[in-house]
Amino acid sequence: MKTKILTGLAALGIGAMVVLITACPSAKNTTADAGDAAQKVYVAPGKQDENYFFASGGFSGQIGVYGIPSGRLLRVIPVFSQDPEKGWGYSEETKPMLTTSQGFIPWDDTHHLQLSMTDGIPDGRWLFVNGNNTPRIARIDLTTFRTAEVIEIPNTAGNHASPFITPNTEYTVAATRFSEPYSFENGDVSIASYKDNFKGALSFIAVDKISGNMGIKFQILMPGFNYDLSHSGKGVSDGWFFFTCYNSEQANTMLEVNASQKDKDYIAAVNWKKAEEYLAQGKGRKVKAPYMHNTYSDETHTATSETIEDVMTLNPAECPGLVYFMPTPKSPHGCDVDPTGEYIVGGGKLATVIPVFSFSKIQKAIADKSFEGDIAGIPVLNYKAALHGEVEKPGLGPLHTEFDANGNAYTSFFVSSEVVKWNVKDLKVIDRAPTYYSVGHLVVTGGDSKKPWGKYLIAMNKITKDRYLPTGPELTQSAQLFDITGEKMKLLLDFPTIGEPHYAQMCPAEVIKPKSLKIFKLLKNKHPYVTLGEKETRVERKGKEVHVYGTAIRSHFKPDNIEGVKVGDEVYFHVTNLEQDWDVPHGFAVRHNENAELLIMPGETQTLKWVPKKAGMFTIYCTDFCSALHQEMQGYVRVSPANAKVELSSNAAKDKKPQ
Ligand code: K7E
Ligand code: CUA
Repeated sequence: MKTKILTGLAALGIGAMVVLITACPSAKNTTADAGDAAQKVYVAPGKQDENYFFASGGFSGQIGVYGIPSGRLLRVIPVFSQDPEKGWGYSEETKPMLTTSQGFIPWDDTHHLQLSMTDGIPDGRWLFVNGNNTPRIARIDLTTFRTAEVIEIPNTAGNHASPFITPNTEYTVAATRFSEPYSFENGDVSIASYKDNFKGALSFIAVDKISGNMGIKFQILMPGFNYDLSHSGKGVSDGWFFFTCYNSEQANTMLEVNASQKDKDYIAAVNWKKAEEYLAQGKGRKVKAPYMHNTYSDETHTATSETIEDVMTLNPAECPGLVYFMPTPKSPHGCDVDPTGEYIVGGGKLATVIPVFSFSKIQKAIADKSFEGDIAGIPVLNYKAALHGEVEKPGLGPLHTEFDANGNAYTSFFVSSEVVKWNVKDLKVIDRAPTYYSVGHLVVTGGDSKKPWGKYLIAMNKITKDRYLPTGPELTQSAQLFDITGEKMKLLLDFPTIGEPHYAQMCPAEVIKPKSLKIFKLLKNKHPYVTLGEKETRVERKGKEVHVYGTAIRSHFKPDNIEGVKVGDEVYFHVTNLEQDWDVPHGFAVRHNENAELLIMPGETQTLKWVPKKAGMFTIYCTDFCSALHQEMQGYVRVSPANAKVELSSNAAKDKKPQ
């Protein structure tokens, strides 16, 4: 690696500063003039950012929300992992959200995000995110910035090509990265029988237009390859979906060698409108595959889980015209569709070209039966017949592509560590910018939609090395913001991210901001244990269960003295936040509880479970600095031995007072 010295700031009279960067071999200086860059990302105190940037948290299992261009971290939305900060997965109300057919699973690995769309343009209603490890899709409600729904995906291992969505949010999809025995009842087969027994499933999950609720409509039974990424068709290709796959060698060990034998793997082109016709004709087959569906209600402030027993499957061999394979060079990864829907871009991890397919040529190849053969009844299109062309010598290891509104594409290159801008029609490279270092996904504002807003591009880099102050063996993952308004890309800013972002979504603030909720209306609170005012506060015993109907308001809890709890009791604190003001949550914590705190929003009720193990005096307090007298917001719970004669009492309005 070479070292370059930039002396941009000195010329501006800011001071004789020297900026050192370590550059990749192909790197050249694309950093905007430092003063210019600073101005472009400067959001003055009291001013707000122009864009929301949602980045998956990777192995943190969460989503990071940032303001752009400043790079300010605004919120971490807990999704698949427990989050003590917000009590997510710790409160009794949220635990069902992390429940699966295999029990409570409080972690996952999130890779891809998709904003809901209307007519191919992000509409700011919902944000979908995949869970890779325990195959799930979550839907975030963008009025509350909370996870509203989680659906498990059966017959799937490594839910990676997910949760990409169709232009009017008719469907979100899932696909299995690992093929596996496609049978809930008989999965106990030898690994050596891979080629006979292992299958892939592509899942289409319908999204309700009003509620956003998801339901698996059908799965397509595919050959036992590894399904990797996807994007929906749009515009001219609306009604189709494209999935990359690798390991068409069907190797089951040492994939780095054994799955890189063939020159080409495939993109599967799926006609989902045709799938609907086949379903209507009764071509679907129900198979047993129990999975869980969890929904959170903002009325009861509680999540519920239901088990669904089976899933409808379609077999492409019995459904002509449903799926076609397009040969795609060298272990394809990214699968991206341009704003018109005409061009489908495959990114080959080991490729030296970027293949660009043409939707109209695909249609012609199908009509002409220009096939190279078939796999399990799925026709393989002739590569050249479906191809618009290849971008020559773009870089090494193309991964992902996004688009602007002017007919340009931006592709990330992991191996050569750069973003390359090229023209979609003539396939000529226009510009390249180094990234620091080894970019994975990149995102443009609205860059996978029908009408990209453009302006900004963010590269999400896997390796940080020398970009930030050292923090021990691990450095934060880094995002890099580029200005893409000109012919040349200009690097404006580095900023750290939480977890390891893979894909992200970015859209103008106005799309989301006006819908953002400020409070939950207390009078609409339908929680079974709600306490609508201090006059209703009380403590009740039901055998070993103690239920505290409590309230929080600046700056006290009611009740704040409780006696008569005994060792071995299960105590449920149902705390209602009586505030009706924006940004006044109260926290609630119990000393020595093997649990997190609660963080209760205005108008909401949340429940903390506590099983005291020893007799003694236990303290409770508010964890969120809510007022000048926040530190006074505290109380005591007396715990007596299991056989003690102390009766349950409290200083709640309806109770007998403690002696
Ligand atoms: Cu390329 Cu999981 Cu989309 Cu990471 S994936 S980079
Ligand atoms: Cu309530 Cu601090």
